[in-house]
Amino acid sequence: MNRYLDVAEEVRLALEEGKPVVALESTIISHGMPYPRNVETALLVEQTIRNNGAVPATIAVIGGRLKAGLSREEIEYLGKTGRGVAKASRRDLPALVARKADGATTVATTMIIAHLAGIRIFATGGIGGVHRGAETTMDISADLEELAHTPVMVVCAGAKSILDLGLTLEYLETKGVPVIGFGTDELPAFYTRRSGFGVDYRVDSPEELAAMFAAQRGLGYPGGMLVTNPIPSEYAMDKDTIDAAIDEALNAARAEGIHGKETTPYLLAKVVELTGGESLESNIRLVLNNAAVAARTAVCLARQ
Ligand code: PSU
Ligand code: MN
Repeated sequence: MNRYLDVAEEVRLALEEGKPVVALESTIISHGMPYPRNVETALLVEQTIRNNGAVPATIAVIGGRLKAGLSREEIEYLGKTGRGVAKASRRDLPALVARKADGATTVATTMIIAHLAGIRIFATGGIGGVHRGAETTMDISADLEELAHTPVMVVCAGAKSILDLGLTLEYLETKGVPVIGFGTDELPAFYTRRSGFGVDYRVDSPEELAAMFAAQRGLGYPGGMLVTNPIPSEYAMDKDTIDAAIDEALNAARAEGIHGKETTPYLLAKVVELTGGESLESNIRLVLNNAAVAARTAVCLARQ
């Protein structure tokens, strides 16, 4: 066990007994949604994982400790403090640990801590990727590099078109990360079910997802697998509405000179502001949907 890691009792017991466990990230709580919907959602996501037969392990850095499994109070603290908690990607962990500080973990860092704890699967909303204009800014999320190196299956609803989805797929191909469509041939674009870009493979059952992941592990690959699960139709947004909000958010970010780690949280918050909360509702629904698929897949992984 890593010296900086604390695994919650329930999670530790489940892992020891080979029972299904699903990791969850905390940047989505502190930086991805407003309080109190963020806390309500985080608790509902945990409940959804339980309802589908797995144990939830929400991940964060608290007082410099890497936590796999949080208490209700810790989730409440992360949600209430919001952007006052540092957004922690791979490069931030050494400083947070040494300074005994708090951090909300991104997809990259959640994968790192899940892997240290022995958790194989992780559910979230959307991943980071290659930003639009990355050919000059070089803004490419560390999430993609983590998928290349860390053996955790990430279940998401694709990526938001605040990113360049085509370049994100090219990057993942170069790095050898399989991109799977769950019940779809097309990469979902988070708020909408379609993006116009194809996935590498379509898979229609949690059993087959588990089998592919087991094969990837058996081949000795170092990296992870990206499962993209479209938002349920009834909660999908109108494409023109969301595209207009994203364009406006991108323009505002440019005008305000937003850059670096602030870019993604800024764009996410701006889109919610511009769509009057409709996008927040969609975001919550798709996360719950991903949690259910991840839990059912964790159940299949635990049988192997
Ligand atoms: N995209 C979303 N929702 C999110 C994020 C991205 O639709 O909450 C968060 C995730 O934690 C992701 C991080 O790992 O932002 C990526 O940040 P960056 O682009 O700075 O790597
Ligand atoms: Mn970035």
